[in-house]
Amino acid sequence: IQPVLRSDYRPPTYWIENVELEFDLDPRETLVTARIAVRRNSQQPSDTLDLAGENLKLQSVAIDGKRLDGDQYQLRDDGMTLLNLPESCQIETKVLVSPLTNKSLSGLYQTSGNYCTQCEAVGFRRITYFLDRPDVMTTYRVTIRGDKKTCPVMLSNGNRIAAKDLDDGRHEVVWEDPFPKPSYLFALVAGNLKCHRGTFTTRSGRDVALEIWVEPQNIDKCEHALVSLQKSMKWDEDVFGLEYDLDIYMIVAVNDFNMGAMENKGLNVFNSKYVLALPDTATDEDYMLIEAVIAHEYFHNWTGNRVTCRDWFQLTLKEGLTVFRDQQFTADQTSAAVKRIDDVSGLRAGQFVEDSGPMAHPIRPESYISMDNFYTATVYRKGAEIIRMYHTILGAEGFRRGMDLYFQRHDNSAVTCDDFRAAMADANNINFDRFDRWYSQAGTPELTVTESWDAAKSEYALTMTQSYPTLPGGNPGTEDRNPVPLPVRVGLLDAESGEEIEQHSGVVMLDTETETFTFSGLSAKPIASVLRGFSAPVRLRMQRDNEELAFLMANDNDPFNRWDAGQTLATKLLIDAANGLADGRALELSEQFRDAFGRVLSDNSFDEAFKALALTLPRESVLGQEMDVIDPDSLHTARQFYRRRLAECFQSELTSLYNELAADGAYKNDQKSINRRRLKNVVLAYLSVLDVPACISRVSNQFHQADNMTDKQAALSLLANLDVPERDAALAAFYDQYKTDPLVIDKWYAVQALSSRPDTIEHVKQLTSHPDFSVDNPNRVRSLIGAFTQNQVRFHQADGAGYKLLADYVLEIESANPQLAARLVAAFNSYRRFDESRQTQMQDELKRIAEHPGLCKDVHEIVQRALH
Ligand code: BAL
Ligand code: ZN
Repeated sequence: IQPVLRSDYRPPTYWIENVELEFDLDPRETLVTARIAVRRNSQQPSDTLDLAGENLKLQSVAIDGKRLDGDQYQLRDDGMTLLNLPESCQIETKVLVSPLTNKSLSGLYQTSGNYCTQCEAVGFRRITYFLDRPDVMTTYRVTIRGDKKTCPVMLSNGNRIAAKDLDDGRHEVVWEDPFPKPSYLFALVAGNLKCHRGTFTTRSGRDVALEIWVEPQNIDKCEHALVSLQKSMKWDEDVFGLEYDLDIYMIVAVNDFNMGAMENKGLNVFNSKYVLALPDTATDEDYMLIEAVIAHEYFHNWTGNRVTCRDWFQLTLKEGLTVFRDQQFTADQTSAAVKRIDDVSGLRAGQFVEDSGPMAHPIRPESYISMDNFYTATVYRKGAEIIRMYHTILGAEGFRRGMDLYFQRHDNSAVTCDDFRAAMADANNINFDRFDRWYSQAGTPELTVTESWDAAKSEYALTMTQSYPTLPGGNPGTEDRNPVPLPVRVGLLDAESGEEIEQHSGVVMLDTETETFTFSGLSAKPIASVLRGFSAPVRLRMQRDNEELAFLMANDNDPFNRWDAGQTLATKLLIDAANGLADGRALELSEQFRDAFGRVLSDNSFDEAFKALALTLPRESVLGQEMDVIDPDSLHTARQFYRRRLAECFQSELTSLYNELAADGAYKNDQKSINRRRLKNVVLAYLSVLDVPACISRVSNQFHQADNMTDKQAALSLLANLDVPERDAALAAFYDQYKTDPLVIDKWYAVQALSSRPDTIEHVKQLTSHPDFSVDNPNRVRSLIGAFTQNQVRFHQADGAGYKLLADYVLEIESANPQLAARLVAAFNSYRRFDESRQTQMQDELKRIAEHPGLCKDVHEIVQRALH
């Protein structure tokens, strides 16, 4: 299979001036008629036109009304070539597609009996023959004909301009989208749906109809999504001056969806997980994610839709930027510090791992076999970090100037990451040439910082050096890497008082491999707080003794670094404890850590959400990254030991804090109450590891008495770890109560897959035969198999049973849903980081998958890179 290369980009030979689509909906044989008006691209003179097309049953092709014979065009598995075309003409094709049997969830498919489309990145070619590439933008007029009973609602992008009844129980609706768009933003939805309506008045006074379409039984679960949309629309006007441009904005929630959501122009299609919420069925985290995903898709209307990508290698142009925008939005709605910590935790747990393994790629990749494999943490999350660095360097105003210029220059066009970088530079008269390296180099830079103190000169100096770790060879973007521009936010603290030395706080730029930054006029050696707010996506290497870390935990003004100092200290101690286990050393709780933990626990100056984070030990997967060879068992043992010892030492403080927080009374969803629930559940988690009946009944009571899903799910996941009768009772009660709500049942699967119990794998196997388990529903597969792969200690069970289970599932689903299978198989990507026995077992499973006859190209690409 030949990869597509970034360097191969060529503009198309023809542009499309407009397109008319007609859909005659039928579950097995939907007839799609496309009339495409094309005009030759004067820059690429050729009379040949290649149209992409996959899984289409061609019925006819005509040029300017004249039907072509089979010898007048060439048909391939992946498209058709038209020869000897005039300068401009209309191409009409008729094809049949089968939505009912399309389990790939790409193109036109059925979900819960309704029709729905997913076209990004390359799904439109599964609907009709087309120039299915983002640089071809055109206007669409779409006619949908369907059965009135099964499809009373028929939606597409833009404005509904006509509707009429037809004979034979069918009806017809016509939609027109006035904005030119690439094919990946096309959408069609049809079926039996109900609408939750709202409005938004833009700052220029236009009324926009807001419509959230869901299956009838979910109509009471849409208000939070609607309010989130209204907040997003207001925020984008306030912060970026961006106003919505159509008179209607629709969101549809569907159950079977590979992604989280999709920003189709005027008609977003969402995974129902990111729309539906009631306190009884959705957790605080679900509420927050819904708000963030609604915002993300809405923000795409400008960063993605009005200005889109020239080619798919530029994906981060819209995704990195839009993730940054949604992060800023959430920070403004909640707490900037907590949001930053959550995002960096996610980056370290996911993107750092990706960036050090066989799938390491620059945020603007150089090649792909399946574009769907590059909707990655690197393109999204690291991409957002790169955008954040422009913001850090330019400040909010300079960044806004750059955005304004970007829209001024590129509205209604398809552009590149270089165009974005140029707009930021030109609007601010700054040279961002070197920033190009952030787009072309893979891997997480290491930033090593050493300090020196010259008492005679009263000077303190920080020497910063950047380097790239070696990565598995062969990946484009991992060779010849050069220093990148690094904005490093620094603060100095008085070592006695812990107070900030204001004149030395700020951002220093490390533009070269190494540089020393000197701070003068100090009366004594200060304590430095480096990389505040995680101002650049690097691994910070700075030798700190435990006292210094404990000092920063107690005094740093920067909440991110205050939290991070605690994480660094815990990481040091836990890795040491885990390594010690292998040498036969007994486990012991560090007194320093115990005291620092105690100070956080009794510090009432923190907000509760921050305190919850500060009391949480680093995840096992994050700890593993710091080990030379990941030892999942000793890491788990050491971390569990720490949790238990901390719970024993602070049992009475934890108990009274829990009691205080649990006395809050009936559920409320204001930010304070959300923060308090977050802390309460962290405290409960500590108490749950104490092997005393009172603690188990506390968890069980919370489970049975909770009036909201946050408390219920938190208690259930703690019980799921235990070997007590309360566990089975709770799991049974939960299933019984929510068995008709698939999103809640996903939680039931996930808590069991994430259990730390040694028999987890047996439960996971049993659950795959449970009548509610379905390989056709990506949420369900992710909640069981996907969650299990995140359970480091159980997935990496020494006998390799977890590996076999994953490989079996990948092979079971790969031909039906390649995208989902490729996501799952990526769990093997870190195999080189484990001991020899685990490495061999994972490698063997990868080979077994690689040898599978007819393996889909998505899985093939991941597996080949891993085995390389
Ligand atoms: N464009 C794919 C879904 C998203 O990132 O919004
Ligand atoms: Zn996006």
